[in-house]
Amino acid sequence: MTTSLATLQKWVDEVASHTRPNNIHWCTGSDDEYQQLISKMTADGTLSPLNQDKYPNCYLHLSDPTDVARVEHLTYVCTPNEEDAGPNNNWMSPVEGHAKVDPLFAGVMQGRTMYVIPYCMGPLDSPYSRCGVEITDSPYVVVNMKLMTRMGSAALERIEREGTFVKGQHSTGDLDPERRFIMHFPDELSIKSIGSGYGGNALLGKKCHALRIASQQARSEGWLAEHMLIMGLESPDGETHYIACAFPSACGKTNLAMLIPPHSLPGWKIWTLGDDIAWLHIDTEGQLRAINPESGYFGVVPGTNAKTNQNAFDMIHKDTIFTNVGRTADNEPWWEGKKVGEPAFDWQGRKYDPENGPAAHPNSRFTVAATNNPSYSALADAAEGVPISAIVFGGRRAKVAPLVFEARDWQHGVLVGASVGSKMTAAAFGEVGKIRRDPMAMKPFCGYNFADYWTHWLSFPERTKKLPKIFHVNWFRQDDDGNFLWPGFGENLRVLRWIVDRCENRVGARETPVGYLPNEGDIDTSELDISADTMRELLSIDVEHWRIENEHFADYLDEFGDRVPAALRKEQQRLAAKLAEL
Ligand code: SAT
Ligand code: MN
Repeated sequence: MTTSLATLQKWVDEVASHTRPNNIHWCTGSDDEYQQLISKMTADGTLSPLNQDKYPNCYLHLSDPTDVARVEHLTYVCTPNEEDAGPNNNWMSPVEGHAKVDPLFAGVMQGRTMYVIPYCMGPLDSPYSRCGVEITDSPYVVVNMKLMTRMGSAALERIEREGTFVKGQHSTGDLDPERRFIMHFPDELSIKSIGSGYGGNALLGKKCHALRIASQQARSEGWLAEHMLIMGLESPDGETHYIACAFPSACGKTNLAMLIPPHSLPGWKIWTLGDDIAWLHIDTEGQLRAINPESGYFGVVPGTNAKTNQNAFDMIHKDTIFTNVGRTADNEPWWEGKKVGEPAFDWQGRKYDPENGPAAHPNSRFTVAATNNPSYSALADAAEGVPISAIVFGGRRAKVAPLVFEARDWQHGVLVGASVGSKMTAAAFGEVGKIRRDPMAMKPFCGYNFADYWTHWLSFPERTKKLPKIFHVNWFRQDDDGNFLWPGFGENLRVLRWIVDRCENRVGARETPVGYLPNEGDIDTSELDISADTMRELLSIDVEHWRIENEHFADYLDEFGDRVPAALRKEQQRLAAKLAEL
């Protein structure tokens, strides 16, 4: 199969003549193709079949030990003007960017097959979807893209019809971290990634296209590309509200998106639309609607068990690719927090020895199609997406942020989103545990200057009067001994109920300098082992902490200089003034 689209054919030919693959395979996306690639990779050791009785159609990939997470320090946004990339991105000029990576691609596919993957981010028939083509020499990338996106012939048809697509050029190269780069050229709608096979670096439809490139496109076209899960909450009377929640990587988006209601809240049902990325558009009625550009999950494995996330636990018992987990003696995948079985081998294939650290890498992942999820919502495939009632921000904070609060209005909500901070996790190479600013959970993913991004967010009240309410949650508040105060997981539904009730004006709230907080007793704690004192602590504001936090945020804004929108500064100063009154 080749293509009728001349620009696509020309680009594929150019990449082939530069990278010199032995052959070229245009992916159709068929199940047969998937199975053939799986067989090829099990034959050459890229994948090992797991216990097929207990884990049918599940495979294990062990990556190079140096290639286990996103590499933010090697990720660049290449715009003609450095200012346009902003202090939130590493920058190179497009000329320099190409000059840096092109030599690394020269001849790199010799002896390998070059796969051409046409893909569509979002439902194939949605006007909100956008397409791309990834060229890669990694069959592991192809099978992951098959699980994560709508890829193959149908996507190619749309690309040929539209004539436009994001160009993604990827090679695992020699996996040398010194020769690893993830380059974005937003003006050219192109991505060049070399030297890594890891998800966020190599599955170019995901962070590179659906966030870094798309956030730029969204800005110029009047929509938002966000690092958000999308879920539906169906009440016992059959009323469903959809919410979009932004949390940094490895802060529980996948768990929240497929939450199982506790027994004490009978009749509730949760529907999963997406666990990582949301594209938000205003429809002709002025309603904000969300689609999930992806069609699968690339989730953190450790900690997944029948108690924390029964849906995820069930869905990864079949048709799943595991990356960097350990194995039991009878060849089942094993990870810390699985609660059943014992590790026999670790994620580097060694005999398990606690001296070597955990059996599963803390950022080990599962890749699985969204339709495997028991709480999958068929509306994830709806061209028009779902209406969004609330936007929720959050991070991992031991102190400062209360369990939940509501922003006063949209402008204040932008301040709340922009001041998200979180403990760093193993999802990215860096100092795990260190608090870093992660505005809208987009620090690693906003493909342009954050100051311009906040200006874009602040423009939404001019576009529609029907914007959703904005909230902030923190499931990770700790007492002075480091114990979590809130039980989390399924019990988070109690907080989401309050959010929905606020959206419907069914419950009051108390006004504080930081926003609206629940009145005592309004978060249902029935059948929970939690004292009124703990609830009070969870819903308290530590004024001194907030003052310091707000001062740090002002310093952070200074890094963006004059480009910071005046309305955001004003919100920050307004908060400072209110805190000073106390
Ligand atoms: O970057 S990935 O998409 O691989 C995972 C994450 O950090 O969210
Ligand atoms: Mn993510």
